[in-house]
Amino acid sequence: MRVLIIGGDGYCGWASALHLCARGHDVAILDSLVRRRWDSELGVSTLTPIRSMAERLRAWEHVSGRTIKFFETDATDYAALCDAILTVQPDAIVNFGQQRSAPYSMIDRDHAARTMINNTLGNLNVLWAMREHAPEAHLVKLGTMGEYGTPNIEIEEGFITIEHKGRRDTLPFPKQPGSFYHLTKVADSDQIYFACRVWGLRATDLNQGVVYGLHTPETSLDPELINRFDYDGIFGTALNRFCVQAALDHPLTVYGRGGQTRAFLNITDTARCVDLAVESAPAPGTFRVFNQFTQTFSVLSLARMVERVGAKLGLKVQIDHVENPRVEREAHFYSSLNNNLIALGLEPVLLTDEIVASMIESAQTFRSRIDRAQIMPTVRWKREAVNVAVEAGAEERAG
Ligand code: NAD
Ligand code: USQ
Repeated sequence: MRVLIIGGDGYCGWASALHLCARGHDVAILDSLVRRRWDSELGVSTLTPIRSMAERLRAWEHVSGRTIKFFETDATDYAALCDAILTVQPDAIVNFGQQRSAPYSMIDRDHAARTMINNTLGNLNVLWAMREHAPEAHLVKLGTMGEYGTPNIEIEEGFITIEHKGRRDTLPFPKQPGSFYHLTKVADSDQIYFACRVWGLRATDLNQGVVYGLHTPETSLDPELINRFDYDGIFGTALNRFCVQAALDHPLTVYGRGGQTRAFLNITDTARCVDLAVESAPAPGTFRVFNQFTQTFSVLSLARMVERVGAKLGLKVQIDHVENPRVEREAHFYSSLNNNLIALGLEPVLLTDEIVASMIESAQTFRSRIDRAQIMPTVRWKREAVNVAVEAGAEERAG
């Protein structure tokens, strides 16, 4: 199949692009490279020395003998997006290309607005471009488990059948997102469902949990193919951050009580789930939702796992309950279905001590690249707290 991957320079997109290409699909990447610019604006950097897109693609061609075409294009630029779609004539469009950090979207009005415009307009453009130029293509869109929040009932896959005043219907599952970023994903889902109902597009919304891990079979083939691995307080995610903190002898930053439970999956499974979705296109007019995760953990239980594995590696890992910068429940019921991807054949890579050990060891390998000042969270959800470090950092960089 011809597959256009929007956001293919990012953490999930790069791993997925290589995996789909290795599976024999004809892959093209569209990315504005804006994430690299956001990193430098914020003064943060991936743990790993990722190469430029040109170097990455050359290395991939060298090891696989396969070419991936690249469009340095922003999905919010409608004309350029349409040009790329007309050139590629995709059977499937996978959209990873969004601002994906909850803390980034909560820095201030400007960052909330950037997130809203980038994500909502980008998603809208993809839908209109498909309507105009690729109405038969299958949209695979990355959503998030955080759209659902933490309801006190089991989370279904997108829809719930309810009875109300003696009548019964199957309706979108209620959404309670926890940041402006997560809110954009809810808006995307609504737009996509609408486009499927009204224009007959076909789409799969992948409500993905928190991703962890560095290497995939394809990114391990050559050092030049190495993926990004964020550990900073804005883009870094829980388990990845804890492994870097353990390697650095920094106390693990559990926010509040740590009873926050989330859905997780390995980066290798991200690529496999996307592949399963791409290779099983639904009928025109269908909007389907897959909950894309393999396991659930509380933040504290992950920290304890890193503490235990760290001890085996001879590290003295401490757990610190730092004041929670977010507004979220710290002790709650959490249960969610993930049957759809399992039914398509996903055999999950489950989290083991060996995987945690290899993540800590990767962090040790690149220890000299770690900026300790980027570890603590700086963005607070509540109004009274000022984003001191972010503002001070921006002033310093502006000279
Ligand atoms: P990332 O920041 O590493 O990658 C996103 C990529 O999209 C970047 O290369 C960026 O330059 C590009 N991009 C952003 N806006 C763009 C635009 N308007 N036009 C073109 N390119 C654009 O993020 P990621 O971790 O790879 O996440 C990818 C997707 O998966 C996101 O939509 C995110 O919401 C979703 N997701 C990620 C996780 C996770 O734990 N990383 C979990 C659940 C869902
Ligand atoms: N947390 C800590 N300590 C840390 C970092 C995070 O306790 O050092 C806690 C947070 O408070 C939160 C949980 O861990 O309760 C998850 O936070 P996270 O930063 O790992 O993930 P999140 O902000 O939810 O966002 C990430 C990705 C996002 C994706 C989402 C999937 O950045 O793109 O949508 O995971 S989900 O959580 O299912 O919505």
